[in-house]
Amino acid sequence: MGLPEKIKKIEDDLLKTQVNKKTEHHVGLLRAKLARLKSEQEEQQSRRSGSSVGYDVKKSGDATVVLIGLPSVGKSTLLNRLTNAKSKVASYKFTTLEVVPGMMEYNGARIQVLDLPGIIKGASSGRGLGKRVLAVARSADLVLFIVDVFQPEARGLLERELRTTGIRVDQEPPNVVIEPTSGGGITVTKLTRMTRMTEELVKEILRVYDVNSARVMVREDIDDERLVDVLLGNRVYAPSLTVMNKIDLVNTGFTTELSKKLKYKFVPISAEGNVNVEALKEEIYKRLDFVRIYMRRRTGETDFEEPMIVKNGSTVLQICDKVHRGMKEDFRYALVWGKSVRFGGQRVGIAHKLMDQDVLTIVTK
Ligand SMILES: Nc1nc2c(ncn2[C@@H]2O[C@H](COP(=O)(O)OP(=O)(O)O)[C@@H](O)[C@H]2O)c(=O)[nH]1
Ligand SMILES: [Mg+2]
Repeated sequence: MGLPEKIKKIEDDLLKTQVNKKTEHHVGLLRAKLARLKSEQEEQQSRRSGSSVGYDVKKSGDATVVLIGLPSVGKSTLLNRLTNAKSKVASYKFTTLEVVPGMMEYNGARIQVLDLPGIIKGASSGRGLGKRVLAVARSADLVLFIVDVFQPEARGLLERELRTTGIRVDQEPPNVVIEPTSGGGITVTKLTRMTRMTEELVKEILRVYDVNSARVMVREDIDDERLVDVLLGNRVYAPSLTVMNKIDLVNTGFTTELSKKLKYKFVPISAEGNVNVEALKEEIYKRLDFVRIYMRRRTGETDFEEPMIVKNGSTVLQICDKVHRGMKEDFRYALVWGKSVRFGGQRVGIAHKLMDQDVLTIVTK
């Protein structure tokens, strides 16, 4: 049996099986097998096509945001509003045939925004340009879902297409560690209560992935899908923000109703009418969770004009890497003024965690 037949067989089996307490184990195992076969198929396909899937888009700026939406929801119009780019806007579908990058400047941060061709249902399984488009989204620090005010239900479809491509939005990576060992079978250490799967299922799924001997540390109430995510190891995790576009076509009552009805939060805008776009920029900036670090030269002046922009939680090391690649080798110590230290001018090491608006001097050899 080839891969497609094997996949089909499991899919049929899954469709036939009702999910309940009794079949839980069986279903979990089938899903894990299916995920493995699909990832093998994926690999085969990309090997056959000779190149890795995806457009070549160079990441630049302090962060990358991708616009994800159905055709004609206003992605290109929004890109032009947010950035210096000139993306073609048209009233017919599929106008954006390639990835168009733009740069958005906000609060001193340079944020790369990518306009992708519209996603359609089934994109992740290779319909249209889908797969290549979705591969670009893997580089996102933030996913911006764009929905049309008359098609708000598309949000679910978009998220599912990303899921199928291995992109998890608004999820933390699973808190599970798998340490392969040279023998002794699989031992599971539960550091929390497990309600979604049994220890036995954990072991069986590991064996599906040819892990026969390992120490597994479970620190969250994991389910079979998230365990598979750990085993496949190629998932990416990004926060998201949803934009409701074309609100100029409805009255405010309509939008209020939507926000009550829908399960997700959104930022209402009109890209064409330039309504609420500034507020959206601020939301994007906030969601990216940046901190600004002001560099102070050893001579004493501080550059308050162009801060270094890094992710919240970054250390002095990330700043060194941003200044230039070899800097960490020559690092001796740093001096910090601001919220992350107890007193101004405190001496810290390279692993020191910085906070917003800290002033930093790096002393090298
Ligand atoms: N009424 C209204 N039309 C919009 C808005 N934004 C975009 N459009 C129109 O929607 C159509 C598709 O826009 P486009 O940016 O090409 O969508 P894309 O396919 O998602 O890139 C164009 O005719 C735009 O002028 C908006 O905020 N309000
Ligand atoms: Mg477009």
